[in-house]
Amino acid sequence: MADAASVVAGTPETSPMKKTKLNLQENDNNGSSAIEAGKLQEDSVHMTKQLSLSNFKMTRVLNVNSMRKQIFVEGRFTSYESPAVVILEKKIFPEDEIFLNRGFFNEGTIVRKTFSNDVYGNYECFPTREHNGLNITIIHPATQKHIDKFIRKELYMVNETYETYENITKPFLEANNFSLQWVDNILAHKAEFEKIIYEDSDPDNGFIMLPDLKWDGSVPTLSILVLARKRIKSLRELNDTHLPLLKNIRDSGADIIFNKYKLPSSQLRMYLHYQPSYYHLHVHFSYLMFEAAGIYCEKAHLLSSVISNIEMVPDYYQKAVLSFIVKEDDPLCKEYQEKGVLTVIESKKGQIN
Ligand code: G7M
Repeated sequence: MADAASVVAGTPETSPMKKTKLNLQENDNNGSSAIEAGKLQEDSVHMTKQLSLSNFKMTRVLNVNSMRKQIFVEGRFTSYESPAVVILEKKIFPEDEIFLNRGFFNEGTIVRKTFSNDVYGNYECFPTREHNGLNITIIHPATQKHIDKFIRKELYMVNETYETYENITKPFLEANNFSLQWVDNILAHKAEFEKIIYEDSDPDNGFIMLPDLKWDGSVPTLSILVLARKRIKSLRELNDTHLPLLKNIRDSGADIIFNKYKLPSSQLRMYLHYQPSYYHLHVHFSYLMFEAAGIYCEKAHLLSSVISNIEMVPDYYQKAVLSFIVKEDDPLCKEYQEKGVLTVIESKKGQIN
């Protein structure tokens, strides 16, 4: 079992303790401030030749993600002072028939019945060792920032009225939101010019279509972004004057994607985020079979529904309550708390149920 819990890492190197001494010596020679400041400079555990997870002493579970089958753990490796974050993740299944037969459908796989009822049966299954692997990410030395990044955060639902938007959300985001420089660079052809899939330069109804930063370029994960030419902050600002723009994005966007990637509009998910990360109107186009991050109901608004809502009520988005999630450490969450829009239970921080 010790083998299975071992990771071969990095290049063969000196032992961690020895390395620490070497560093101290180097610091001494340089008259460096590390020792003077009383800090012990440490190497990363990745420098060891054969990393054994039996040297890892867990201090707490930071988070679990049962959808992605991940667990995030904080702890320390023996003989290292600084903490580490270890992320364990179950591997995805191979699709290849040969691998499936070799890895799972063979006599080495142990199967234990949990229950059966009529034609349905549940079993626990233990595939052969080499097909039972995990992906492991180790961050060491981990800073407090790393730990904060992975620690579980409570989520809160904000039911934003237009009044809340005008008085709290908008002024706060105008002062604190991410820069739109990258959007302006694309619109001005100063960046990603060669990536542009299509451009309609009409000042009111035009747009630029280009690959999303996150897209690897393959059709099964198709993720394309459409940036409106005109500066419109977000869904919240849309009204009937924007219908020609929205319909142009829907119809021309679908045609372009069909011509280039052979995906019909019936296989596309066209949607806007609220809240978006960037306050310049953009529409996401993704392949329907691809479960892109951010397609859940508290964030994604289908372009077809947006158009339909505005057709029924021209100022729909200046009337509707829009709901979305904020994380407890999000500055906007604190702003809502201070202004009495949201009540947050402080005591649950970092607690896994
Ligand atoms: O959450 P929101 O709807 O605001 O999504 C913004 C999208 O813009 C994300 O899917 C990002 O991956 C994408 N994006 C962000 N940046 C900074 C860039 C960029 O510089 N270029 C491109 N092509 N996409 C970006």
